[in-house]
Amino acid sequence: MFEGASNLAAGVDRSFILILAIAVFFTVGITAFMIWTVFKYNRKKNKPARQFTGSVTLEIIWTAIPLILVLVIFFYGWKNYAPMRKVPADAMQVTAIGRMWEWSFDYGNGKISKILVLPVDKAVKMNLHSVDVNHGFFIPAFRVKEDVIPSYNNYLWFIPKFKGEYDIFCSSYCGLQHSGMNTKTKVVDPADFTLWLDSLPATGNIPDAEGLTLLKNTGCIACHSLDGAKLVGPTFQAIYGKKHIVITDGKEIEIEVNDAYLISSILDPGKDIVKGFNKGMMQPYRDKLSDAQITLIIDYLKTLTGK
Ligand code: HEC
Ligand SMILES: [Cu+2]
Repeated sequence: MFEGASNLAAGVDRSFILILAIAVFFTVGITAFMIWTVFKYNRKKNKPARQFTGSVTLEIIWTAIPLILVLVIFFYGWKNYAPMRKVPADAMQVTAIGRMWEWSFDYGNGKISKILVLPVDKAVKMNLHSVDVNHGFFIPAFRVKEDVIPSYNNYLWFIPKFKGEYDIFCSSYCGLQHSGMNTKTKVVDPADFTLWLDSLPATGNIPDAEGLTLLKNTGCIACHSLDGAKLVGPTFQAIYGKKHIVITDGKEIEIEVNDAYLISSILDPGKDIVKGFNKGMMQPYRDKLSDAQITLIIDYLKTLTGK
């Protein structure tokens, strides 16, 4: 019954079902008892109630039963949690890097991937690293989830038991596109894993174009998506050459997005307001970006053709 996709799944499921069973038993039991007493001890059919205080027997019963229950829950919880923090010495190491809003996986020697490929039946230790804010590394099928916190070396480990693809989520709200911070883990035969790792280019880092790094570091992507999603501001997808309506001095005009328009939109966002968006959300970047940086950003925006 309790076979999970990782070695740790069964323990988590057992503790969960134990707690759920206790909760259901008492919810149903107490509710049924209450309804029964309402009928059985109805005021109209019975003599007036007698008040009495103090009962050592009752006190002992309602202290002992919950105490035993919470100790049982603690025992099972601890028994199944403790192994999750004890990484086997032969575990393979992979670093999961969380950033707004994507995961990447560093296999060492400059090999970095956007999906997590793992050999089946081999213990893996995930070192959890964040470059910006708190994230949560969560693989539901494996029943593993840990916080990913800047400048704190958190980790988790597991053994994937079956080949297949499993979802990876971010479980900690980390900004506008938090819900899109998903990727996959692919569990494959050890031989296929070796082949895959050998063919992964050792780029040292997933190279972000300089313009993209600027967009990320300056915070533009908090308001502008690269993939077509409408956020606080219009998407950057296929922006270059696009014709659209802007409101300039209260009049609607159609413009074509070119270098001059982009420069003016970055330096003086209040001048032309894209129709359907609000004035005053975007601050002018006049003193914050150099001309050279703006050129890099525009060069990058030209590459977002959106095909
Ligand atoms: C706080 C949110 C916010 C941030 C941060 C922000 N923008 Fe904007 N941006 C907007 C909004 C809202 C609009 C639409 C209204 C307007 O045109 O002013 C806009 C419009 C634009 C446009 C015109 C888009 C089009 O489709 O015509 C460009 C280009 C742009 N921003 C570039 C940038 C760049 C580059 C950065 C970072 C240096 C940035 N924005 C940072 C909110 C933001
Ligand atoms: Cu996140």
